Amino acid sequence: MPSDVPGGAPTPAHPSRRPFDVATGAGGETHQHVDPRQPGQARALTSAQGLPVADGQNSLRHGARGPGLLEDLLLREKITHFDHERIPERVVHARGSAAHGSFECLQDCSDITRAHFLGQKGRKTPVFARFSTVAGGAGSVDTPRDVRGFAVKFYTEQGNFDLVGNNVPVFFVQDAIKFPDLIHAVKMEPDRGFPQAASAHDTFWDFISLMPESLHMVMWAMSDRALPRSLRMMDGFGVHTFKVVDAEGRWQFVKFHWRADLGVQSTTWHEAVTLAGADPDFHRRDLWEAIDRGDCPSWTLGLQVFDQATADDLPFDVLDPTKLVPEERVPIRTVGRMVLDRNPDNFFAETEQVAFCPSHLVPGFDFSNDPLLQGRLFSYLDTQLSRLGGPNFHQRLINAPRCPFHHHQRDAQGQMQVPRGRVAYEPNTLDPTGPRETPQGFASLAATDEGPKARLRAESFADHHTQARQFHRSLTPPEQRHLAAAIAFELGQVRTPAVRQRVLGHLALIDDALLAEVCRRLGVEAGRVAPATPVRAPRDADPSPALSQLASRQAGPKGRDVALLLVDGASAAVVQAVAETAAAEGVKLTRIAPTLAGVTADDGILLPADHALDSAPSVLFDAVAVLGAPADVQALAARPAATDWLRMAWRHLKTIGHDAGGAELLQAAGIGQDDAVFALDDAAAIRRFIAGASLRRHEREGLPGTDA
Ligand code: HDD
Repeated sequence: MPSDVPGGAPTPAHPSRRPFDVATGAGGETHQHVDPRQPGQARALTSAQGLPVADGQNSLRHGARGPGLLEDLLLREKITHFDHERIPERVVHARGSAAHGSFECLQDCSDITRAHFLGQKGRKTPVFARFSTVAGGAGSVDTPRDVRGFAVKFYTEQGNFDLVGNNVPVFFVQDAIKFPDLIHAVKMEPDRGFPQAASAHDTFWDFISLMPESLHMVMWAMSDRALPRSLRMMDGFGVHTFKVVDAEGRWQFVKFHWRADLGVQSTTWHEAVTLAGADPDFHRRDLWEAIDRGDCPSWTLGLQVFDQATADDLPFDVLDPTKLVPEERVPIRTVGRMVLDRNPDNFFAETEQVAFCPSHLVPGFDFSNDPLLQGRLFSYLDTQLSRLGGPNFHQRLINAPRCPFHHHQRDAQGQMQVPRGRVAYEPNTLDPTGPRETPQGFASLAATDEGPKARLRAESFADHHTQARQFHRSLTPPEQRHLAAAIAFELGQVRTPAVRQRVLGHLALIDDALLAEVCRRLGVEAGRVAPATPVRAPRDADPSPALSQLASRQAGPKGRDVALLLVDGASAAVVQAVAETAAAEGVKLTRIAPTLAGVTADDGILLPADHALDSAPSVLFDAVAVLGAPADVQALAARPAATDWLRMAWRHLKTIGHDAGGAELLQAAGIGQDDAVFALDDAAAIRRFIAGASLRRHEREGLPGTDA
């Protein structure tokens, strides 16, 4: 018998061992499972020490019904390893999903940076990107209201470059020393252990009400940006101001922007809440399945580059991470594209063990004095020591540079390499070919910073309300409505009236209309709200249309999911036409039927189903249609699952299609008509239906059956 076990063939099963018969209870001295593989197909099962295993189903015991034996080396090794399988989850951003891919430089950037990976058009660099929620634990749901982490590791030829950003361009606090307070306030309250993955509670808003610098980011966190439809459909930002440095050592400021090529799209609040129950892994599954079917998501990387004179001219401090530089003031220069095209082979080894550190920089970039960034440079390296068990985390495959690396660091927990030779220091003469400094290496920019040694906050950081006001005024009316509804929901969860009042006092400084709308929803008299006292009186800044995702970041239907609820008698021709239009537009089509058996089309042919109705609620899709013979649809309309399917699609502002039969279900569900409900009776209507998959019909808001 062929075998890959060193030293010979596997031990044959003991002749006295008969498979255990579950029905009769006969046999079963060892309860062996039948292995369907042919001999020679499989590799031998071994212990961690390489010991071939003859019986992996039964522990060693004294007699079939006797006690287990301490001698059982296989049981002890396996259980011990299992007992230690988990590592501490990330203290923030614990819930994440990741993928491999590559970054292609689209424009030679050597005029601004000597970074090798940006130095030549067409140059490709492997990347690993991880997206995350911030507040929830590793097992929490994918769709809470939360900021999303957007971390990318570039494996460049000059070492690893980690761009550890978020899907929001600003941050809550200005100084890293406040980060643990922020996180303690937003995570579950320490005595009761709830709420999980939610900012709608007293401790978060208590902190916010006392930290006006957080208000700009609060506006973003309460906006639609915090409810992404898909990880593939959100932008990313490096947040801080960094520096780019060219080959001559000249530097400028830089801000990083990732633009989702599929556009930015959000769910409604009710949709996000429903998704949390329908599919807690909605984002993770969506990313995985899209890459699996070759529908690879991509982002364009852009840089805002500006010099010191421009920075001096801005009415805020570019070192303050609660501020953004409007694109209208400093345009974004496109420099490359990232495509994610390979799912991880192993979630733990890659997604869980990947270690991002903002301090992982390459020549051509440098840090600014942003006090939040300065603290992060310490924090990430430090956290990996407890999370990954020691300073050799850079040797894990997912973290290791793909370029050669040579240094004199030795030993420590988790050492995976066998460094050779007697020399582990430099300078030395004993190892002339050993690692040496190189003039092309990283060198921090020379800087002359002067000032007293003190715990200070710069005066130029003092305006906390102007950009919050600017953000609100840059949104379209539906986005403003959603923002007000979100704040009202969150404050409605706050049990301490004084906290609510303090937050309302800050809203009074941001926008009267926003305050009025939040108060209306809460049932509070806006006129009785005492405005907060600002550190510095806010200004009116020009609206920046680029900040509105509806105004600036909508895209076509590519990458969206459309579902057909098929009932017997559905028109085969319409199903075919929808499928062809969807394929042409890069839209995924899912066929749903009352049961998995599928349905019979009007031409008598069986239409197979991907899902049964009960396991595929409409919340999982971007647009839905119902097709079938009127009598058969009427019969289905008796099932709440069917009418709910449409009611939810209507409530979630989705484009809806139907044929004559489908119209029966619309009627049974009490669905109205608007210009996002289409009778799919010609090619033009089908095209409009598919195109509608990427658009939310906000005009529908306020109609019966929707959220106002
Ligand atoms: Fe952080 C993780 C993004 C401020 C301390 N952070 C973490 C991750 C992202 C961010 C995307 C997850 C990385 C991954 O997928 O493994 N963090 C940000 C952004 C910030 C920010 C955009 C502000 C601009 N973070 C920040 C501060 C501190 C930290 C000010 C501490 C002083 N962050 C951490 C951390 C984490 C982390 C505790 C947890 C797990 C990890 O680092 O590796 O060190």
